[in-house]
Amino acid sequence: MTTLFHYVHCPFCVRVRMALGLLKTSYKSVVLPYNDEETPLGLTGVKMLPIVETNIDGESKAMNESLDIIKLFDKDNTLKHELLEDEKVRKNINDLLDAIAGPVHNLVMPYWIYTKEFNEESRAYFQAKKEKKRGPFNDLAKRSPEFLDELNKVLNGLENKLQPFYNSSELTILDIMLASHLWGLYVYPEFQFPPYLHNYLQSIKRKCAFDYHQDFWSGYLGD
Ligand SMILES: N[C@@H](CCC(=O)N[C@@H](CS)C(=O)NCC(=O)O)C(=O)O
Repeated sequence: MTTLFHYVHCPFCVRVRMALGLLKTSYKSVVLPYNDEETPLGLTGVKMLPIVETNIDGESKAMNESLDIIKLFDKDNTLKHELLEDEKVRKNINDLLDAIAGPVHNLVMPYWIYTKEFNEESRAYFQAKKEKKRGPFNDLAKRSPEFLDELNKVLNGLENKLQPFYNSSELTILDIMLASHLWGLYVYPEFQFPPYLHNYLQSIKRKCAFDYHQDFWSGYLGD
């Protein structure tokens, strides 16, 4: 039995959900409240998700790091993990993710905390932690035009790289990394995805049988 401990909003957790969906690996989904420190610390010693608990060499083990988790389950190398061994490719995708994560997270964090994933305590915990780095969420929400401009500049350079997948005719680990970082934008009110990007994300959603919101309603959130 494999259990995935995750946060619905977390792009690194979304990576694992997408990949396990693509690989048709079944697992038990456990969404943890963001303020639960005890469970992740008890499993891996670090307050960081995703965590997978699974049978490795006949023993139940817990591990984190999204890319290591995906590699463990991708026995046939469907996602072409060797791409990330090329220094240029790795730097290129990590630079792109950094450029996306800055504006995306500034835009969506003030909205994520009002999704069903959060309750009063986990919302306060998340907000206090993130505001230390980013400043008050109220200010972030007011500055959204600035972040949208910043994001659109990055997205403009992306269209000719999706062929139809990221620099590839086939879906690879790079698409899992890119799509999961963009997915949070679906929670931002009125964000207009350029059609090419919406089509790209939706094709990944279909291939990965991915449903961002399913865990809001699946009973694992303690209701
Ligand atoms: N390198 C890790 C990054 C995971 C990560 O940053 N997770 C964040 C959520 S997006 C986390 O658990 N943060 C906990 C906290 O800051 O309290 C991976 O790829 O799995």
